[in-house]
Amino acid sequence: MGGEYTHITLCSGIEELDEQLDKFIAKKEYEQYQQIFITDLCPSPFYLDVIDKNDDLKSKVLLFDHHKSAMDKIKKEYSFLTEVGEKNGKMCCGTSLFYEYLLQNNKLSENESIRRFVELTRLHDTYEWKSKNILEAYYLQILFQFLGPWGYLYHFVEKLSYENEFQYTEKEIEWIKEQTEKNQTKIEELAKNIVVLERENIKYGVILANYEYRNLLADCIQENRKEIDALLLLAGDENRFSFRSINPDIDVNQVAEICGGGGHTKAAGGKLNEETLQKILKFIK
Ligand SMILES: [Mn+2]
Repeated sequence: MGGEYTHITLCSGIEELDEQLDKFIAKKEYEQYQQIFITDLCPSPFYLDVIDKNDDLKSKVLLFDHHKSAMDKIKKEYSFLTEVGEKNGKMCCGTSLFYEYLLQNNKLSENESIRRFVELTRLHDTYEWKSKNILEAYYLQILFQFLGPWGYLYHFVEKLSYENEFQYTEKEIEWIKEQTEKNQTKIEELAKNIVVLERENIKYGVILANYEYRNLLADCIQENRKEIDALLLLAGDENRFSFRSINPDIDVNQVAEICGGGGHTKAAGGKLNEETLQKILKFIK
């Protein structure tokens, strides 16, 4: 991106982003970069202030995010922060906001394949694909599962660099089929162990499962267990918890915040640690 080299790092949530930022700032690592982009996640207000008070950092950092829980916590404006949930009646995601920035600042040239990939990512991230049944967007999730975070990143960087039009290749379709079959078997098995707990007239389907199954389990419950209003998944593999609203009237962002997390109204969660586990157990008791 114009610099001598590009360094990429991945974060699974706000806590991890804060931790990485803490080290990055303490060791003054930012001095060796010309620009620093953070997308689809927003640090906690404490670190926003740290960036704001450091002129070098402030001139280099640009943040693009769309999470409701993050927006609710931000009490003032920051010059380096773009926090938008919706633009012209269209829901945004970290990727779409960052893409717009890159186009507007001539850091990326218009390209049909990238444009489509960004739109599919937006449709997936905002869950808009579900109501419109755009499976092409859903397949991104399946490929992410199949390839893992870094594999996904490298695969799509390469794919988008040579494809003029976004289209799934035969190889990708094979991967999607393989992963879908694997998921089906796993979800059927997991769904047998759902515990239903009621709190304030809302029925929560509680389940212990790996983090990657959160959306698939929500879909499965929606189809087969109409009595359940929301899913609470406790994932020991990534030490995270996840809420998904099954009944569209349930705002899981609120509940996730009670449990020490946050996110969107239909999908929210957080880190699973002693503190949040205590809160979750108290909440579902
Ligand atoms: Mn997102």
